[in-house]
Amino acid sequence: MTTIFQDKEQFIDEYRLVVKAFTGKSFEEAGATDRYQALARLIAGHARDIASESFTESSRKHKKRVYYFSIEFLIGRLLDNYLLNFGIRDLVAEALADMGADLDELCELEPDPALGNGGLGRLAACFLDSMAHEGIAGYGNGMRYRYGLFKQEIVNGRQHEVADEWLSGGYPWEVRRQDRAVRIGFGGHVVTREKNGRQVYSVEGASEVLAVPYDIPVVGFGGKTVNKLRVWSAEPAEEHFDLETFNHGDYARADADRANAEAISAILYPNDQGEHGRLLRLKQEYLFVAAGISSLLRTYREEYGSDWAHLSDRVAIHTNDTHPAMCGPELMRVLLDEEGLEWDEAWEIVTKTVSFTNHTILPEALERWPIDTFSRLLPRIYQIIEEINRRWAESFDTAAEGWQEHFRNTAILWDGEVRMANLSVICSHSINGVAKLHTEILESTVLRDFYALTPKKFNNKTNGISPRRFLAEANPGYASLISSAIGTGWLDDASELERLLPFKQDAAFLEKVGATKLENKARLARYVKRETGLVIDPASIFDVQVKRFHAYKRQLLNVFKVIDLYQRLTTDPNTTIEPTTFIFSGKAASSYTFAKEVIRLINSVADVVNKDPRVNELIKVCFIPNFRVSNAQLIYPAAEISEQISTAGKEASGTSNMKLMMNGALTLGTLDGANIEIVDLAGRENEGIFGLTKPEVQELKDKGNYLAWDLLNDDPERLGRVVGSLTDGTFSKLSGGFESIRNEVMINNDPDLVLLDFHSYVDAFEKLNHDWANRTLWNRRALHNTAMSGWFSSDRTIREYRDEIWGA
Ligand code: 26Y
Repeated sequence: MTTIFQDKEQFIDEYRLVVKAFTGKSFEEAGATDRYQALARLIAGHARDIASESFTESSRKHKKRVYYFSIEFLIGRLLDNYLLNFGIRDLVAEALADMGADLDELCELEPDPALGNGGLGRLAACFLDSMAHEGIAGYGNGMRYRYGLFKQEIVNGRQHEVADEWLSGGYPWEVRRQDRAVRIGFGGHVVTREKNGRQVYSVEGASEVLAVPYDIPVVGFGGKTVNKLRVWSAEPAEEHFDLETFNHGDYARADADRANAEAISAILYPNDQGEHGRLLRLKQEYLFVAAGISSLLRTYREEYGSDWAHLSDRVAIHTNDTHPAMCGPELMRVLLDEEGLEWDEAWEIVTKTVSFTNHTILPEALERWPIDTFSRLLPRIYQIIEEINRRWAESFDTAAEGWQEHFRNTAILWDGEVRMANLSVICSHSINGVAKLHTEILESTVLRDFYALTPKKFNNKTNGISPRRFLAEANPGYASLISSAIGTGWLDDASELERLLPFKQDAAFLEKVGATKLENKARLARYVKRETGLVIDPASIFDVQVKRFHAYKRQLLNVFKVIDLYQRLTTDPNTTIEPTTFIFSGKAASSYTFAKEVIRLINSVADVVNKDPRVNELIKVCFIPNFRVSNAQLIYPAAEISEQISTAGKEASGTSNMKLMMNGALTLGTLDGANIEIVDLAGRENEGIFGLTKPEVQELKDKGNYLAWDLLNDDPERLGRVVGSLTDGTFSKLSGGFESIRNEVMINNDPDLVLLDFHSYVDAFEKLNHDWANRTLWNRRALHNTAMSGWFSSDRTIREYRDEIWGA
């Protein structure tokens, strides 16, 4: 453990100085925000000192550097996390208490940067945490959006999107590196010249913007390694303020250049796996790729000169999904056009350096760009892609049977589009999925032609999560209970959580497990009361589904279950249930009408159920607005049932399933994504598994004889009544009925098989629900889940990437 303060006194002295220097006020005069800002700056400063030390240390050892390119990083708040990682959380909390301040209150003032949509962005952040923990020289490369993912407000049950101005109060963790800014060109045309008998290409007439990096320190647990996340902001390349136009009163036009450049990093696209083709998004993708490549090559050059042949010994470039797919072509461009390498040499370097993770199998999430848009914006990159594609076509043996089909499925350019997934695969030496089932699906369907050609390039890396953020920091009560039993080694090596297994027989310990859960539920109930006014009962079961809203994730199935229970409780006196609070949270893409209607349905059901005295003591429905990393850290620890109910074959991995498991929730889920591995590790008897499996879903599709109406006609009492309630006015008081949801299920024939899985789902829920009555047995299963969750530490995942992909 690296200690940055010897004792409280040293901390207090330094802190007072920073408050004074930063605010001009004494600590006593400074307000809470100033106190937070100064504290974050103090910690960030120490982190940077260690970073520069570990930088020289690692370059001396000639460590391989890993660059993780991701258009999203959902890093969450940093202060609490870094105090924990430096091992000074208690020291600082006590010192602040001595000074009459409260650490938790200061932590709450930190903005939660929403620079990502969901799972993919949070995974990138957990990977930064684990790379630093594992001592890997790992650097994040991403975008610094001025507005992160929108703030979600709920008005009359509806999601409203509000701009997220996370930078307005200043962000103390970042440092602007003007000296490392990079010029990025868009548009123009390719010019070919001959130089020493060789064709040389350049782009003329491009318009340039300046990509300016901001560095955020990444502190590894133990504080020994501090890496950094570099995020890029777009600015005008030249100060082109038109004074004459301004003096004529046209203020907006005078500053048009600035506005056009800044637009590139203005917003994060709020589309989680759908709808693309926007020019600005393509600019974002190229900007952070080209700037990142330029920056890493500059670092390499400083150490090794122009020894490009050995680039892949020193550098790994990992592309997080297809959004950074231009890494391959851009690196080609630099090596060919700027460094004068031959195609074959450059191509070998590129394909030894770049690797790729796929995160989704939804067809609508596979990125494609119209060729004319693409080639106009990035003419030289497009030309290189054409050449890669031409050589790819040439590599096929045209005497082999069926080669045309293989080529059609693997081509980068097809039907007027650039297919980014195929580009990523062709440029990479390694392609991985994010859970066992997902990788199998990639190999057997989405990427099967590639798999047939180069099976060795394919591998699985089941996702993971940071046990520091999602157990130690999010759930301090449970964490210290765990440490009291097995010591604190699990923070370093989460497989040690297995040492909790003997405590399953310890009744007193199990009672404490239950007691910490109850405290966490009370903490969440206070948050819910404050945010929504709703009172929820910590003595009820907390059944939790928190994630992006998507048809395949089937929040609709969950709310159908709630409606069914409500209807049975109000009509059938034999219905029994343990008191339950159904908790939902998550955002829907602004343009995703169906998902937004499901949010409105949940809130409308809540409005009816929560006001109905006949069921009030038994069920409550709670929608927590504005799901993000910071409130997720309050929600996971309070959960008892973890809803992971996607249609089998659709959820690549899921990561909230892991976070909830680690916090002692039991999984109510389908055999999809990493749920399968949860069951393998913790045993089916410790979860609630239901529903069609992936092969069963496949068979149904192949046969093509599923008819939603059949199920409805077979079960008018329950399914019929649930579907009927969507349009009969039961839930329409808040803001209208739900014809479009009813049509999706009945007229569009239930594409996500909600009706088909309904009964096995409700049965599995009721079984878990009744199991809860025996609290000792329940707590034993909860503890078992925590004990077996260590394998899902992102440290394990990162070690696999290091050993099997990066060779770092
Ligand atoms: C191209 C654009 C529309 C797009 C934007 C965001 C495409 C995909 C995404 C995000 C995908 C995503 O978050 N996927 C999730 O990745 C997690 C981490 O691997 C998985 O756990 C989760 O199952 C998967 O849905």
